[in-house]
Amino acid sequence: MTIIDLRSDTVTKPTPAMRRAMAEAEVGDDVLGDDPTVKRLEELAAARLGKEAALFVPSGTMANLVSLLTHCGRGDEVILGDQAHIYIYEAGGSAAVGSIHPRPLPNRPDGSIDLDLIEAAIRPNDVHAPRTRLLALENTHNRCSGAVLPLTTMDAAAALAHSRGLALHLDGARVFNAAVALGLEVSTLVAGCDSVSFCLSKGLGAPVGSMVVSTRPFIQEARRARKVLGGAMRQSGVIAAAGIVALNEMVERLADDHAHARRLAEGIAGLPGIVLDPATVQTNIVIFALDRPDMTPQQLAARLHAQDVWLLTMGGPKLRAVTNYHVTAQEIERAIDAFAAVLAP
Ligand code: TLP
Repeated sequence: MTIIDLRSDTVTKPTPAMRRAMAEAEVGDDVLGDDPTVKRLEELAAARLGKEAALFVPSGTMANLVSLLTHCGRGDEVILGDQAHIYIYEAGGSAAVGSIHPRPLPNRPDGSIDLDLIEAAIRPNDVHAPRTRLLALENTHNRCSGAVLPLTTMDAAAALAHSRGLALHLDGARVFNAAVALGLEVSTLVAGCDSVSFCLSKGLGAPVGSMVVSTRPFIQEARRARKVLGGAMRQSGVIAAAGIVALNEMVERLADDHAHARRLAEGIAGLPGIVLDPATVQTNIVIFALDRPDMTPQQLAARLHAQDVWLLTMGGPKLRAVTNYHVTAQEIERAIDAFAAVLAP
């Protein structure tokens, strides 16, 4: 039986169309500005997000770090959610590399941050205080069950940030999932953002790569930051070619992943020990808790693994399953059956 890999959407392998595009890609030295395929990808990404320019980088982590380094100097402060990927899963890179001071505020379960808390956290112009430069949001929100921040939330946060002289960065690793879930053009959703990072290598299926998207001057500076981090690549058209296919062919189908995630959530929510409200599942991420005296989350994951259903534990009682284009509707039913078998009292 095939393995049903729900550990992440990062596990997706390139489609046949991507493999062909990669094999045939026209390439050159991108550090010298010679790679036509990277340039095409950067133009396409900028156009899709309605911004002036874009930069191809090796990972989502580097996309966020390049963005923060470009917005903030040493000792400047970024306001962000306490559940943000940038805050929790990026090895403290903005502090380690950029001496950027993080100011975490509580994320609500829907991934948003209370605007009044943001307003109150903005520092006064005072020699004692760090300079608040940046607000960073995440959409969809990974640790908040893939929650979508709607347009009104995005726009209200942008208005507040801009009225107080801050820039707004979006960790949009899965921003196409958000746009598809909302039925909006991604460019509309990110219109208020000064910079956006997004990943080609998650639900969109490309093997490697993320983008930073912003104004031309910002991207020029971001290019320097990428160089500092060692992220400037040479004949990277080979991987950019897959990114072009990802943007052209893999966006609309994200709706299937969302439907599969919702079905999975509905299928397991009633099982003994599973704590999950399926209504919280808006995109391709299903986060649930296990409440069983006779089984730890690690044991549940191991027993499912033995049934060829792979997922990740998240610390504490929580586990995460992420749907992606390799996982079919039939496999979701098989996964639900495996949960039922493993959790049978
Ligand atoms: N997230 C990964 C893990 O790091 C948790 C995953 O499997 O979900 N922003 C967000 C919101 C992300 O979820 C991720 C990856 C990144 C940035 C970083 O992307 P990469 O892994 O390309 O550095």
